[in-house]
This record gives sequence, C-alpha cells and structure tokens, in this order.
Amino acid sequence: MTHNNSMKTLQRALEDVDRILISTHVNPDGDAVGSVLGLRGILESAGKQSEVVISDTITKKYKFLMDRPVLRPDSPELENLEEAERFQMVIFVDASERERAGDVLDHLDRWMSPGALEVNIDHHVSNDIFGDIVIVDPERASTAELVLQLAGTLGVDISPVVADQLFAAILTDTGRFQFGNTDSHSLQAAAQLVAAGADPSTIAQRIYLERPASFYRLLGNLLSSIELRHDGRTCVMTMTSDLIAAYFPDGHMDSEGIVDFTVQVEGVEVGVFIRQTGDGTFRASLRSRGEIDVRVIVEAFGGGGHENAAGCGMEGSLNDVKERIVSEVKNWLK
Ligand SMILES: [Mn+2]
Repeated sequence: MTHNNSMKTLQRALEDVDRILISTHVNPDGDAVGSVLGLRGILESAGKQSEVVISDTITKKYKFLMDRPVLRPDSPELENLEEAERFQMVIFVDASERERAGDVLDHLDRWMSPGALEVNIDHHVSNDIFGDIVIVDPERASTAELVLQLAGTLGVDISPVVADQLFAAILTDTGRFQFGNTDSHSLQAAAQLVAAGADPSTIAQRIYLERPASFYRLLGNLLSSIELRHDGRTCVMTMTSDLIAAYFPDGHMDSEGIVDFTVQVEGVEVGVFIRQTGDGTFRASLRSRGEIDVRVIVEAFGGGGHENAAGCGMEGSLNDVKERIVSEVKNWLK
C-alpha cells in the first residue's frame, strides 16, 4: 500500500489534539458502527474528548452497542460551537471515499478548528487515499482491526464495552467468520477482544437472531423466487418497494444479510440481490465464492467494495437493471 502513514504518525498527531470528531459512511454497517464507537472509547481512554457524528441513524440491531448516544449533523450539541468547542481532528473510518460520509461533510467547516487534520482509517482496496493521515490496509478483514491496532500503539487497555463494539464489527464484516476475508489476523483480533471481555454469544444473538417475524415472511417470499442463470453459476434475487411495503407498511426494513442467501446455493459462484430504493432506483449487492472479484463487476456501474462482497446504485427499470448486472457477471465467469 502506497501513501500510507503509520500508526505512530497518527499517535504523534494525536498528542497535539484534545477534541476529535469521528465519522463513517452513510447507511453504516456493523464494521462502521463498531469501529466508530470503539474508536471513541479508545480515544477517551487515551484522555481525548471524542464525539461520533453520522449522517444516518444506526440500525436497530446495532443500537445495543451504543454506550452513549451518537450525534447527527443537526444535533443541538453541534449548533453554534464556540472556538474552544471545535474539533482539531476528524477521523473517517471504513469510508472508501470522503464523499461516503454524506451530509456530515456539509457542516465540517463550522465544527472544525482552522487547520484541523483529516484522518482516513479504512480497509477497502478501493480507498481513494483522501486525508492528511492515511491508514488504509486492504489486507485487514475489517476496519475494527485497525482501530484495535491503534489502541495497541496508544497503549490503551480495551474495556469490555469497546471489546464488544470491535468484536461486533469483525463478526459482521467477516460474515460471522465465514467470508473469504476471514484469516488468522481477524481471528486473533477477535480472540484478543474476547479476552478483553467481549461476549460473542450475546453479540451474535442481538445482531442475527432477533429479527421481526415479518422479516422471515418476506425472506420466504424472496427465497421462493430466486432465479438461477448461467447454468446455475449465478443466483439472482430481487426485492421491489411494493414487496417491502406488503410486509413492512412503514417502508422501513433491514435487508442486511439477505444477499448472503444468494451465494449459499449449491454450484453458485456469484449471488446478486437487487433491492428497489425509489422510483426507478435500485441497489445491487453482489457476493462471490472463490476467485471471482465482484468489486470489479460493480465498478462498471460506479460501485465498490471488496473481492467477495460489493455493491452499486443503479437506475432504470428493474428488468433493465437486472439484465445489465447479469450480463456483466457473465463476462467474469471463466
Ligand atoms: Mn468494513
């Protein structure tokens, strides 16, 4: 990895800083939530004041990880900051591009001190290396592993609360230690967090095993309509707004993890889950097994992610979007 700074560089920069803002990408996943919260706890143990601000709300299933509230761009705590209340550093975690932080960026000018440093801690291979201090390591399965490494550099003990937060982040980004990115480093980090007080069983229970019955009813509908393409090497699942509304009348549903079913079918190498996000707008999530790099596939549509898990936004009719993705997948099946 080029352009990378070391944890020592960040440690030295932190010496001159008292107030730190932490943010992450829109629609924060488990790694994003666990990493921002864990980083806040670690920086506080290091004697720094830290606040987390995220453009979106945190999904219900991750709320148990919050030891205290996080801020939104319109939070009163961030209105009219006095000079002394401004932040001297902003750390973006798990964001492959600065723009991924969303609305937060519109307000940085009034929250930050002049000359404040921007730090980029991430593990996406597609990270565009923004910021004054860059700690990007695509070899790591989760951003949380980099946050844990920072704690080691700072000499900070991991509290049981932070251990739970970082463990949840690793658990989710490795797909419960089942994705291709699961390696000795992620397992050793997880073991270190359990030794520090993380409770794997409770965390898994809260994140994966407490979904509303309507989720399973909708999932049953989706599973019964999966399509196999390319001689069974590609599996496609689609979810329209109408279908979501039939099971979730308020329109809010947590679809995280549904895509994983598409690649659990015997013989399937690439799984595609297309979810309608608005009128003529869709989000495609892809998963792969083995050598096929789905990140490269979604890059054709302006998306990003990892080798075995990636996604992109798309516009058009459902059928048009589906056929464009499916034909791009075909190009990469050997
Ligand atoms: Mn991540």
